[in-house]
Amino acid sequence: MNKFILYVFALVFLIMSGCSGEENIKGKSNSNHLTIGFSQIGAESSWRTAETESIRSEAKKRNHTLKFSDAQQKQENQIKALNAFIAQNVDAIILAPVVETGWEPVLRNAKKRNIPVILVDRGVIVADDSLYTTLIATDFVNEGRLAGEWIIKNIGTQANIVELEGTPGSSAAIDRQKGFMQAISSYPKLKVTQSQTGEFTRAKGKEVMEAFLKSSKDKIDVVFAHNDDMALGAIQAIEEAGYKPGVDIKLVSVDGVLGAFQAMVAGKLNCTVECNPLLGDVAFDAVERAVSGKKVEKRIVIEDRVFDQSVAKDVIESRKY
Ligand code: GZL
Repeated sequence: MNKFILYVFALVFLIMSGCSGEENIKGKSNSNHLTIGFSQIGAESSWRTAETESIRSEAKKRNHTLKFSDAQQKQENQIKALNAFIAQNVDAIILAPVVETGWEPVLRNAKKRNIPVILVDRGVIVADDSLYTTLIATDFVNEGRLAGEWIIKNIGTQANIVELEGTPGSSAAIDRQKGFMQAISSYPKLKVTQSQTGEFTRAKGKEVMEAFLKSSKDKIDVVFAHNDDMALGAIQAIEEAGYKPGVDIKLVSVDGVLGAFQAMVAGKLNCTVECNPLLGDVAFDAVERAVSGKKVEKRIVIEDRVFDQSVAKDVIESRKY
């Protein structure tokens, strides 16, 4: 008799708390007013700031609560933030992983608590890809390839190139370099003579470019920068060394931020490959689907486009970041 009463109480409780047969992995019956933890890498570039703004404003627009953490580009801070979000039992996590490796333990912790993890803008390497719901990002290998192809088409197949790399171990830096080398590998006279990380920041990009200019035995013809902020820093270094950026030394970079378009209009940057940071709407579509137990594609690719000085003036007014 007691068991029966207990069963009736349990059933009444479930119905009162809104759980229905439709309940999903988090036991939520809908995807309204969610609480989401967002672990952002930092604020190292204007691209990053645009991405943060896109995610913050989309959370507000959809009336979700966003717990935001800025990791100052340190993985240990991201892992701490994720564990805190899990302890607070958030409905979902959005993660922009600073580097590719070292995520399995914390992602297993999230999975144990049925908290979906949506990766934005950079990928992770894990043995079991069920540890995250989806990766929403551009194709970095393609971006590097497009940069190399622009050089071949517009500068030629003979040039000394110096490379400003992004954050070591990040999928953005690894894959942009991979794509770039794939594009130029058939042309032995297209040579990368020096390559060093500028950490995706303008200040470090300037510093490394100054060192390249001082130490380079060979003439530098082209700079390939993994992001616009480092290219803008390199432009400053080139000018301070008495050369004309965009003319004496040409520059090709990635991101497509407003500063890059301004530099192209001024003739100081030659080309930028767009890497769209406005991921807020796609990210929250994925969050809401995941929390409702609906299927989400494992990989959502954001398209890239190439812009150079020939179009910069016409499109600069329409740029959204
Ligand atoms: C790309 C992103 C990179 C940008 C940089 O998705 O991870 O990090 O290219 C940013 O500007 O710092």
